[in-house]
Amino acid sequence: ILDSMRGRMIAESNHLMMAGIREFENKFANANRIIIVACGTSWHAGLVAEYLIEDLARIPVEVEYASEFRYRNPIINEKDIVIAISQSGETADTLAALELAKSKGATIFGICNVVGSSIARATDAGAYTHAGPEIGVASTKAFTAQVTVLTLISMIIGSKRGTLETTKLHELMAELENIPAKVEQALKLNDQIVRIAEQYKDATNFLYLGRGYNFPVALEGALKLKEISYIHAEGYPAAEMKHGPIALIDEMMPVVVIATKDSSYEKVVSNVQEVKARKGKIIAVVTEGDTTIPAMADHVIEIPETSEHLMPLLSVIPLQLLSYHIAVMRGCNVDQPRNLAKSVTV
Ligand code: F1P
Repeated sequence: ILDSMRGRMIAESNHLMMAGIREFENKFANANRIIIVACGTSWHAGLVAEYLIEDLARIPVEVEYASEFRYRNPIINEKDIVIAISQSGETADTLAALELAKSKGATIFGICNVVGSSIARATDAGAYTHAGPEIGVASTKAFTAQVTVLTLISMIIGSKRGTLETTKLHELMAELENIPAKVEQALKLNDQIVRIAEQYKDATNFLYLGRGYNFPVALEGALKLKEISYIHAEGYPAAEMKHGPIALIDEMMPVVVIATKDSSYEKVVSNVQEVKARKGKIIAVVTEGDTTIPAMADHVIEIPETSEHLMPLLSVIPLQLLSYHIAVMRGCNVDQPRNLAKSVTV
């Protein structure tokens, strides 16, 4: 199964003239460290990858904003692998960050959507996401595709390094096959999310909370809302709330909590209690069949159950839909938000 999976990636990447993961497999498996550079939504996909690679392949990962990395004096060496993630493949900061890493001897692996783009051409190897053209400026399906490729990479390296047991690998692979049907199911939440959007379209602030694999999803949910509806939103790891953002919570603050059943679920329950005690409004994204968090939440969005490693692929969908509907209701142009460019080339 693993071979066919590798085959699929190689077939695609060879077809598109990027060397693909197989040639790179040994290099990845022997890397001392992986540094991920990206901006915006792609950076959030990189954060999911940090959780995946460290958990499944046990290689230290650093996730860097390319826009910072390029201007500081980072420690990089020949044993580092740098993964540059970019939907457009033209983001100037990401390109500059990878050029800097390259000049210090690191090997560069690219994950891009646009075939033949500048970043794809500047890498040593890589994989295209084939998400199709992003019609709007804000990345949505590109995030899902980037996380999927990064999941496959984590599984391949983990299996090669022996840090991912065969039974677990097979379990994850079988579940990956179920993801498209579960995505379809999540998209059916649309009408319910329209009703939630109606109640919060005039809010001036939003907080997004998540733990573990859902923490980067909280960041991404907040970014989507900012980008297309111009509502101020903050994403936080749920446990950080008590270190500051809790001061913001009152009855005017909608708090989107991504609280699916995983290893951090019990902790999220107590975070939800903290918000409720301060009269915050909870919009909870939960796993189908959950009863504990729904009993405390003002609004409940149920998504299908899956492995926590794959959950971002599903949990991001209701957040994208919520931003979309709020933006449309506020009369915003969701495809061409003000001040944003599809590729930030300066
Ligand atoms: C990075 C990014 C997008 C964001 C917007 C501006 O682009 O920050 O995530 O939605 O389009 O650019 P890319 O490097 O992934 O193309």
